[in-house]
Amino acid sequence: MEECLFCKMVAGEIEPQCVYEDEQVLAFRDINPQAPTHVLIIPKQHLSTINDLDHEHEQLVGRLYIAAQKIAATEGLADSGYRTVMNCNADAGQTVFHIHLHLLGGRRLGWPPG
Ligand code: DGP
Repeated sequence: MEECLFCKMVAGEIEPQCVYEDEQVLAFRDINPQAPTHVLIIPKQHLSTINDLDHEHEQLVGRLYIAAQKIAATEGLADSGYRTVMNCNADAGQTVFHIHLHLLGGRRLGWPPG
């Protein structure tokens, strides 16, 4: 996956502003933040969209959410609240085809999303 932007971050070829890392997960600040806290949480394994997930990825997806919980706590969002979103394909606005969980917080978020 040498053309994948997020794989280049995992490989260290591009250095984002990281906020969390473990053996399977990397998290970094979004380049175009939509809230005071906007972090992208990615699996180090390349998976293009939610449609590529299978039962073998259950633990990995769980780790994305546990990472989100930890980052939210570090960012001071645990009590005030935050949102996690994973977009899939064109109608949801997915632009980077390496799955990523958006973690947004630090302001009152509108619902429904646009
Ligand atoms: P999505 O639309 O769900 O595919 O979100 C992709 C996000 O990736 C978008 O919010 C902007 C972010 N992004 C794109 N390029 C870069 C980059 O080079 N660095 C960082 N940190 N974020 C990026």
